[in-house]
Formats: sequence, C-alpha cells, structure tokens
Amino acid sequence: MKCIFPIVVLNVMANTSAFAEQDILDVNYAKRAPFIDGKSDDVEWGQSQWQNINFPLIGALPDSADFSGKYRLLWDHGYLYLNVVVVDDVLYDRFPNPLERYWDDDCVEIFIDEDASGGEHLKTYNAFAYHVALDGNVVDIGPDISSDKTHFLLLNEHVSSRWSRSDKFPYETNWELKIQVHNDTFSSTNNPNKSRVNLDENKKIGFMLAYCDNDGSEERESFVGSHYIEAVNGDKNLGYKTADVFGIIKLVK
Ligand SMILES: [Ca+2]
Ligand SMILES: [Ca+2]
Ligand SMILES: [Ca+2]
Ligand SMILES: [Ca+2]
Repeated sequence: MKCIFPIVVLNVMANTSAFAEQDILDVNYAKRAPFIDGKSDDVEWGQSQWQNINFPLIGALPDSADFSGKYRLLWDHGYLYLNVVVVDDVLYDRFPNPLERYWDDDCVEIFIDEDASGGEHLKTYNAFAYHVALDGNVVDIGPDISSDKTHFLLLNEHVSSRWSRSDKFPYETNWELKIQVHNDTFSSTNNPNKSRVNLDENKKIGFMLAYCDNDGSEERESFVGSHYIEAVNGDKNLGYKTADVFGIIKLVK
C-alpha cells in the first residue's frame, strides 16, 4: 500500500479528530545536547524513558526479529533529540532517488505538529511527516506553489541523523536524530529560519513516530507506529495527511 491517496479521503478525515485523544508524554530537557553520531552513550539519554513502536499501521505486527523498535526523546531550545533503536533483519534502500517511493525503502518517519493543532497537513505545512531514509535524506509531501497539487520535497535541513548497527545479536540499528521544529508558516521559498521555532518549557507539540520496513519486497512489508490509530475505512495509514492521529508531547524541565 502506498502513501499517496486520493484527495477525496480528506473529507472523511474531517469527522475523525476525536480519536486522537492520547496521553501526553513529558519530554525532559537536555542540559547538554547529545552528540549525533549514531551511538547513544551520551549521559543525557539516561534521563529519557523508552517508548515502544508497536502499533501496526500497514500489515500485521512483524515478529521481533523482522522488526521491533523503541524510541526516546529529549529537547533543548534549539532542537528535539530522538534516539530510535530498531531490530530490522534486512536494511533495504532500493531507490537512490530520495524522492522516488521513499516509503518503500526502510525509513524512520517522524511526525511533528508544532502547535499541536491537529488537522490536515497534506497540502499545507500545518504539520510535517519527515521520512528519514537510511542515506539520511529527509522527505515530506507539501504544497506545490506552482499548482494546487502536492509534491515531494527534500527537507534535509530539518532533520540531521546518524545511525550505526551493532555487531552483536540482535544487531540493533541505533539512530540518533536532531530535529528542528518549524511552524505552519514554513514555505519552500521562504528563508528557512523564518518558520523555525525556539523551544521552551511547557510547550506542547504533536508527535508520532513510525518505521517503514521493507526487506526486499516490491512494496514496504510493514509500517509500525508509536501510537494507536483507529482505522478509517480500514485504513490506519493516516499520519502523513492528518495530525489528528498524532500523540502529544510536553517539554518539561
Ligand atoms: Ca551520541
Ligand atoms: Ca525487517
Ligand atoms: Ca499545526
Ligand atoms: Ca528492512
């Protein structure tokens, strides 16, 4: 199943905001920024609780050797910091073009709604769904200002990442990521710093995480998320078009 859906589906979404009620996750402040090198031995990570990535959004929940994952978060005034540890038996990056079917290559998908507004974001920057590929490229769908359609947009400046893979069973892949938070005034033609938000204590942000796992099939084999999503017409793959299904994080000190 691909990420791209007919726009008509958005009409269905208008009535579904109530199912987004999720617990608020407190995220601790990092006095020193973790060094983004794919090794999470930074002392700061110790003050962050692991969260599971275990809700199947496409396909059944894979067995733990095929995919299993967890994540933890920190923040400072400049960035959200994300550590994702996954077991994935085959790391797969078929498409060298970062804008070609990036959801069918292994990737970490980070969902950010700066003001926790919820709502549609496929044709706006009300929220972002950053697909972070194994090669570090970052892609979301956004409005194409030359038409009223959408296009795939490379947003590498928004998310920096490094990963490393353990040489010991179960050969975990350890991702460290540093995320700029941008508000809904973002435009691909604006100064990129104009929409960037300085983070402060007590700020609430819409947040969700997922992993696209493909081990060599024509299309991704599973898509597993951090939050429960109620299916709409049998479809749980909703986060790339509406922020209503995201959870909420709160920045605390
Ligand atoms: Ca590190
Ligand atoms: Ca796998
Ligand atoms: Ca928003
Ligand atoms: Ca894989």
